[in-house]
Amino acid sequence: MRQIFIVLIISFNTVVMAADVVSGSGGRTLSVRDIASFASPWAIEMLDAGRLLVTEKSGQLWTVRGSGEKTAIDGLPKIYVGGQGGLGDVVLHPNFEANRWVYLSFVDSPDGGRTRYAHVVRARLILDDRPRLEGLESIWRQMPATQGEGHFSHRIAFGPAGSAQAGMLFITSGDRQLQWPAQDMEMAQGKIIRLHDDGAVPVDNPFQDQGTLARTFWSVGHRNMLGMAFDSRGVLWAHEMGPRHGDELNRITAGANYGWPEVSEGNHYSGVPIPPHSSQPQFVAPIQFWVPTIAPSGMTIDGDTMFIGGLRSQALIKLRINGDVAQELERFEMGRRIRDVQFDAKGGLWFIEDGRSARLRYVEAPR
Ligand SMILES: [Ca+2]
Repeated sequence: MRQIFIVLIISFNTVVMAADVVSGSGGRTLSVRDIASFASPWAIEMLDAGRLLVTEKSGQLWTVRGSGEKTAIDGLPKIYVGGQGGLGDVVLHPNFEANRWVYLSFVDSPDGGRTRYAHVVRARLILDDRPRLEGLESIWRQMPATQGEGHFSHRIAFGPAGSAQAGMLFITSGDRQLQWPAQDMEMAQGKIIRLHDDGAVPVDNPFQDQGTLARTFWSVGHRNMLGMAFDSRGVLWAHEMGPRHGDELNRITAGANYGWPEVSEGNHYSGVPIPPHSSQPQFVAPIQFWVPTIAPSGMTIDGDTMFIGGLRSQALIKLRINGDVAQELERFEMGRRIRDVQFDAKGGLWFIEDGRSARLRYVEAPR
């Protein structure tokens, strides 16, 4: 009897230590491990081989190790928290090892909370016995400030080394749920922004003769872009939430107009139809769109493999990039809203859930 009891304990421990195995729609499996838990996280970023940075909307920035050990970082700016707004993305400067710069996006208010805008800053990340940000500098503000607490977007990406966009800073600027600013060249909302790493406006941006703000625009006609990443060839990809369905994956090119709110593959929440992209060829159609919605958040690319997180779809969505197109290959139902995804240098996939009790999770080799 005693022998049987010991065997049962060993089996139980084995089960507890094992990773969750999740089967995809195409028959592949992911072996998923839990790393740590966070309160309403928004973004993850690889810091080095052993650590990640994690933001929480409430204004907390953390480092976390693969063992799950978390360390809080001090010295963050004053952040407006409410609705979809709060602390957002965190990205390392391409030359971080030398300059220690991290870039953060968050929601700011110029008037005690009446109006709001997305704000991108950079600061030096000091990781000694008192981890902190130092030397905060403002890089970009989403002007003009507007009311409402949604669709800030504010994802950040740097052009990869060796590409035509090496070292250039790209920021997604959402439509703030106002729709029409996406086609207004005197408003930064509904655009992808391109700047030098210090916030200076590049003279080779595409809209040079349409006003001061337009000189910061790389592309226009966007809605709410919660994921953006470069592939290894230097092609920029971004997804955006559709209105009622019609989420889009777009290949982003200089000076292009992606059509929001004039065209969409989805309809307004009221049910009022919106003409499709094919009805107005001056607008660039998405490479892929989703009806019904997946509600995409976060994007990461390794080689020709792209992963997107799904909020409403509660899934990891795997795509294959093939030249100028990309297609969904497989979907992994995770049972929780996924907020952000990030490949590490070894091809491991980190992802983080959405909500008050959200897990940071890891897949060793998602192939
Ligand atoms: Ca579009």
